[in-house]
Amino acid sequence: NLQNNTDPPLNLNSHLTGPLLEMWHIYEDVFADEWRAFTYKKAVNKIEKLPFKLNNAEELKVIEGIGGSIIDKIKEILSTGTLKKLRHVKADPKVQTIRLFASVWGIGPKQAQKFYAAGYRNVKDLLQDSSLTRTARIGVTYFEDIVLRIPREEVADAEKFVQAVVEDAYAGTCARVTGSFRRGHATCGDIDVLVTHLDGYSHAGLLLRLVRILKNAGFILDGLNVNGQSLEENQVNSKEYQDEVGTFMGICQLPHKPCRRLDIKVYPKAMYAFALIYFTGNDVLNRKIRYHAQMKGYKLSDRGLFLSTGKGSKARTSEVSIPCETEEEVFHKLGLPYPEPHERNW
Ligand code: DCP
Ligand code: MG
Ligand code: MN
Repeated sequence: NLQNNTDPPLNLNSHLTGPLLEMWHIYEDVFADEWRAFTYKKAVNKIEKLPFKLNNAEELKVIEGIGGSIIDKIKEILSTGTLKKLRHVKADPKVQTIRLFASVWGIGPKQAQKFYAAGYRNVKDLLQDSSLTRTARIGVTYFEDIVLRIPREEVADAEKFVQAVVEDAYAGTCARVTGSFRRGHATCGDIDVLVTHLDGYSHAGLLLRLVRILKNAGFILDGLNVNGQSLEENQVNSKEYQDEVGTFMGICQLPHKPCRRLDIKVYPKAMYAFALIYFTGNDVLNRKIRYHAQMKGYKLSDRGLFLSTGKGSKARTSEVSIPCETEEEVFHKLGLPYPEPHERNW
């Protein structure tokens, strides 16, 4: 069941989980070794929940999922205070460079390794590479700015700006910022805007028009195509796209501020409550409630709550969602207490 998470659980063993967490991320982001990364991830997740401070690695033997190699690492941290392997790996310029490349928006560990092997050593030099994807090209171009955290006040200003522009252009349009901002964070990694239209049908084709308006207003600087249509085309394509859900990913900027990562999603009003839960997150809460829904015979997504029947090859999921107007209704249907947005930081 979901528990209230207002008080973050205390990790009594952060001196142990810290180095293991770093190993986890290095295996994931640098070596693209999911399997080893998972070994560390599992250990971190178990150890950070221990209700006591660990003084003897042998005590871990009773915990399922923590193997001998991890226990050896814990012994080493307990006796020396650090991990030789971690220090060695972090000091390696190759590791540092691959990690830097993999931190760029649109570049994964495999491509980061490839760019290193091709001789690249600086992020900006990657612009010369013809194999760079459109996303990565944006990630590289705005790299220095988009690594910066965004103060919540600036996100609030961006929300006001976007609301004013889109509501003025298309009456009945509703835009709000979700993600970590709605969960109350003091700083955010990006700006997640969720849009719907209150009449229930004018959302169709809305996103591309909104993106163009925000581009003309100088707010949107760059971005990926919207539903296959490029932002650079001067006229709106006559082939009106009718996709029900639209996603824009790009870069925005308020006057005298750094460039920021912007996500915009447009959903039909009927899906809004489900989309709001999904896009508010966090991702861990989303996984928990999706799993909970499954146990209760439903399938929950960003688009609805669907009844599912049968198991295995006989499994059937209804095509029509159970109607819910609000987040409260969705949690109620799932038999879960309603968590306030600030209680969704898992
Ligand atoms: N989301 C998810 N699973 C993913 C990615 C996103 O469930 N793989 C959902 C939950 C997130 C929300 O979308 O909270 C927004 O995604 P972000 O990546 O923008 O994450 P946050 O806004 O939560 O944090 P940040 O401050 O890093 O942007
Ligand atoms: Mg976000
Ligand atoms: Mn986002």
